[in-house]
Amino acid sequence: MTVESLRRRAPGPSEPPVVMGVLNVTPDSFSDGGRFVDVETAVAHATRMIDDGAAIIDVGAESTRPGSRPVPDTEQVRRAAPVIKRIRRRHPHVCISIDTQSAAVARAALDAGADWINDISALRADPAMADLAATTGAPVVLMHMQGTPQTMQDNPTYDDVVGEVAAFLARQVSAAESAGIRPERIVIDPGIGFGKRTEHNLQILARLREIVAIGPAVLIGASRKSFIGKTLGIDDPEDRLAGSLACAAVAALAGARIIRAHDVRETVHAARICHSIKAH
Ligand code: 7PJ
Repeated sequence: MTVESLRRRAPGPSEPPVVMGVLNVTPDSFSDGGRFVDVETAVAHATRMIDDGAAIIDVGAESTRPGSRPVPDTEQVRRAAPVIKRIRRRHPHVCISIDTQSAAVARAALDAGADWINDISALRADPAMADLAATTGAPVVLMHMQGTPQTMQDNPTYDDVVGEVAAFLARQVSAAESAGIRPERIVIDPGIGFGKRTEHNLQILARLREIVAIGPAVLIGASRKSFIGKTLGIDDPEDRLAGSLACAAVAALAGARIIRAHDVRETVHAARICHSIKAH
């Protein structure tokens, strides 16, 4: 599919998976350590990821690591809007998503040139978000999270994590469609690491086909996350590349259509190999 059509709809089932590059514009994000708060540095990092094959740049101005606090809307816009404007000017065709739970921030980001709304609350945090997506035609990512970033890792509990996540996502897809969001503009995401223990994250990846079977395009963001560190005994997030690529490959083979990643070049290669294998 062309980059241009990705700006208005999710990738379809027979298309190769696309990579969403992570661009944090926060001073406290765990894996980038706040290196990308400066606008020029952030745009240079986005450019590098685009050169490496990222189809989508995901701009996040609010850290959602466990225990982190909400960032006021005005501060999120102050961090994200100038970066989005410059990426848009330099890369007119790239798809840009805004990682926010706030409709006001999403609106400002869309005005600055963003295309997609990546809402980790799946339209629950802000009652104005569904209508914003419906009226603007912006594709929207609906992610599962148990609790909120402040409390989600305190004691995550499930009887059947895959069943519960799938039921939640199916419900939010219905709500999004009822609000007027077109099906081809809906992306679902089981929310790796959001209110989940290591065993929950592993089960979701092991049974990802059950999430894919819901229907909409599936996004997986496992890159550098702590369950990889716990499984491998590796504390440094930057040292989790091979583990992250294994997760990307498993997700791509199970039918995920968008892989959210820090290490774009390597993830694009892994996704392409998986797509080639599936074609045989
Ligand atoms: C995700 C995200 C994810 C979606 C983050 C990190 C934490 N958005 N934002 N899915 N993760 N849709 O990158 O480690 O998994 S922030």
